[in-house]
Amino acid sequence: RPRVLSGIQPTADSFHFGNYLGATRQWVDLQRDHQPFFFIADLHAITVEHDPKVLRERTLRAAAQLLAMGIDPARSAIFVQSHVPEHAQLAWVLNCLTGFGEARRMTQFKDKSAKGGEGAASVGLFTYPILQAADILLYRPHYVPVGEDQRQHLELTRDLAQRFNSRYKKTFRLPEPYILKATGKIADLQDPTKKMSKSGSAPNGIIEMLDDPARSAKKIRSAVTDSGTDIRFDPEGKPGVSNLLTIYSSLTGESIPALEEQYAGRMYGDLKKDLADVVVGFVTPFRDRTLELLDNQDHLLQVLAQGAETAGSVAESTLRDVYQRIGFVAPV
Ligand code: AQP
Repeated sequence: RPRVLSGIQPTADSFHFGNYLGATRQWVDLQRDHQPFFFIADLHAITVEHDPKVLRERTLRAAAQLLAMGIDPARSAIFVQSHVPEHAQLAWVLNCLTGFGEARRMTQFKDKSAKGGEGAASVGLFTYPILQAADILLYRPHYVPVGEDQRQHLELTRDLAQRFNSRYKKTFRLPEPYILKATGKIADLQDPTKKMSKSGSAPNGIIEMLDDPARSAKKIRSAVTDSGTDIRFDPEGKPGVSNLLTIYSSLTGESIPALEEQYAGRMYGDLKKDLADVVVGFVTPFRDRTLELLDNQDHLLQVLAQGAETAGSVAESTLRDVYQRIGFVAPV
């Protein structure tokens, strides 16, 4: 079975609809006929200022949410990144293989450091795409299911894999991004030209999966729509309405043309009201399941330990190959 790997940062109390529809829902689907490795990226979470107690809580909340979505520990290795030390170890090797200018070209660093100024950003934030390359390459996956915003990092990962393979010996598989065209970029509800994001969106622009469902419904009802009145899928001309149609279609399985037909001649308000009901119907049981899972932390920790063991044995063998090929003397 082809391998897949992906990760998510525990940098918020809840995942949002962009994380879910753009990435983690595909994780659940891919479990069936792939060999999956999914991790909670706590090493990435410390690239920005954080509170240790909050990080601990969010890491467990992330695990509970992934299980509540349908990640099945019997099929998938689900683990915490820091439990597998090879991630940081391979990252160092790849750091030494990456050009400074090459790292500088990563647009996410430019975006994320724009607010406080580059001087205030950590070196960890700067090198985070290289750690991400290590996260991926350790498992030699065929596919990496992510949102559109990760495409550039995937390209860097492939470049580094290729460089290592040609400089030393073929060691890494060149992974393919697995990005769905329909949901690869879920937009902010208040500014639909931007992506929905934990750090970049205003509270009303983002739907959090664990938020009070009534609040999420309200946010959908007050989403920014476009000028004109017709309900039509046109991401360029009508980004707001198109984003709502995308969310609607992906939660219900109804196709976008079917929705356009259903709402022909009706008002934006009708679409928003119906979508708000769909969202409430979706997040309510999800939230209940997550809270239930969080009540049994021993079980969660057990699942994560089992995942780290499976992942660790793969990671260890890859790192051993890498160390040997770059000329490190093996300990006896
Ligand atoms: N708006 C989005 N549409 C589609 N996919 C998205 N992803 C994030 N936002 C959208 C995908 O979610 C996965 C996990 O993301 P992450 O937690 O590792 O961090 P991120 O990509 O940086 O997510 P955010 O919410 O935008 O966080 P901040 O604001 O901290 O940068 C990834 O596969 C991502 O593509």
